[in-house]
Amino acid sequence: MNLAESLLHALKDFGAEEIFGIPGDFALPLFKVIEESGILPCYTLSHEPAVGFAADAAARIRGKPSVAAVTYGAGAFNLVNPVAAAYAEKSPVVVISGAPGVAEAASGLLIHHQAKHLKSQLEIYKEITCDQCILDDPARAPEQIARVLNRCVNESRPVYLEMPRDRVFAEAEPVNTMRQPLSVRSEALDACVAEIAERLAQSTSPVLLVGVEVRRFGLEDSVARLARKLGIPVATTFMGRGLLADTDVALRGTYLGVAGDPEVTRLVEGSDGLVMLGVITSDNNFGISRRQINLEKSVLACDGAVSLGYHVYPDIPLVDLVSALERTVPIAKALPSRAQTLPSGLVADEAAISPLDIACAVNDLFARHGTMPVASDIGDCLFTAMDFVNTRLVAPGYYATMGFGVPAGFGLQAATGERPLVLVGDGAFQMTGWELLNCRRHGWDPLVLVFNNCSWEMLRAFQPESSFNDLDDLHFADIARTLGGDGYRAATRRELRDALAQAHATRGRFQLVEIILPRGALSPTLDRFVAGFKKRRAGEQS
Ligand code: S1T
Ligand code: MG
Repeated sequence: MNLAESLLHALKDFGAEEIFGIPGDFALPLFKVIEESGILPCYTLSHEPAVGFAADAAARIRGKPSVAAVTYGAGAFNLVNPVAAAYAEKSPVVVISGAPGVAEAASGLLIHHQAKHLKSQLEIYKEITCDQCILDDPARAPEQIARVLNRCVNESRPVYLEMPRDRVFAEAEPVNTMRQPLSVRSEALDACVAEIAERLAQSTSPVLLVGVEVRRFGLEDSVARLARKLGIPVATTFMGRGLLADTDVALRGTYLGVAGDPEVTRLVEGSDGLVMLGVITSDNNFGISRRQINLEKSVLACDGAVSLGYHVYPDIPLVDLVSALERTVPIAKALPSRAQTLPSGLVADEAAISPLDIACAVNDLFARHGTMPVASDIGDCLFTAMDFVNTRLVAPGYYATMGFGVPAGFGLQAATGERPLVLVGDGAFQMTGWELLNCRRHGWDPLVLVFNNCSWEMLRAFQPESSFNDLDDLHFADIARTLGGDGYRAATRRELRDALAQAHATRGRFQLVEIILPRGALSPTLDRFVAGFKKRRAGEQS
């Protein structure tokens, strides 16, 4: 087989099921093999940021790698922001970049798409991927591919492979795709688990807080079993919203400090035995209330290590920790279930729509027809989603890049085969909404809710005096038709209910519901988030 085929088979063995990409002259031979071999389906899009976001979402929802294939320079540099997001939020995206042939690189001429040096691209990607290699030697390539893909799945982070265009058809051996999991010392694991069990036994108000690594490492079912055995309250972080949605664990809700449900905040901050599994300790997850969490009495398992109070057990992969805990902890008596109460029952009248009405309308829709996987952009749409019933959700809750929502919906539909619900603000839609034109070619039919407040509203909330936050009223519903879908513009609650019902009932092409929101109307969660942020900033300045 040739080198590209060897790589594609390896990707498939490591769990990749699709490629998103945009070719270029340095990547044409690679894309030829991708297309003609049929080893993995390839979905081409319009602009590289969308390629990265779609692959990221597919990787997140499956907890397995997905692939972003691009050309050298202009293509790969365009992919930097989504890959940085995937790095920050631990999504196993495999970047494959075409590159100048080994022979042409030696010509002494500057090569088109070159920035500073021919290796500049590799150097930049070293900062945002956990392993990299240039596949310029077909004899060594299979071993390099195996190393890089093992790192990708073991760390659940993006990796970078560069393929010179004159090496694509070189003969190569198949990659040894036997997994090489991280090794763990059983004495260290036993000691760590015993210490956690001891802490839980002494705690009078233990709480389990789950974060995104639980999905990244495919541990939702084991964590659900562990939660049942422990019989203690369970909440997710902001980033972890949507976790355990397919299990029978009665989640208390999502912890968001002063921005969140006050009962969940009291529970988490009042705990004298908080166990955090797979939690990224970012400011969005904790910033607003950080000082109030009792970190000395907490257990934090993340990034392959476990911290307890003042000491750290290095080299304890989450997978091993969760299964050892599951084996060790005694069965407690079940908690009376106290699940979150959520808004529903939209009053379908002529009143203007508020973000909370959107949550009501979506919950009503899900109650009637079943839930959908959700992809959300950053903006008030993500804070609004905190009032949705718990369903699988992908969103850049920590890295907070705009432009994620629409292409992430493609990733969800390609990876799961299910129709996704996409949430996106008007500002973010201006960045990647155009990509909806690709739905027709690839047979996708996402249901897209555009939160149109003619505004960069999140920014206005922090700095109301700036008029640059005003955006034009673009009538996104009209644009939908040109792009191959149907559009609905809803300005009243009745129109919202009707548009959602009709859009949900229409399959086979994307449906865009443009929801008109008055400027200044915030979801309850964003309102509390901004108030908490301002209070803290005032405290820091005084
Ligand atoms: N550029 C990119 C790629 N990502 C960002 N997060 C930003 C800029 C900064 C930024 C925000 S929130 C926001 C911007 C410009 C406004 C979002 O507007 P819209 O999508 O209409 O949503 P809403 O009106 O609900 O706020 C952040 C988080 O820093
Ligand atoms: Mg907006």
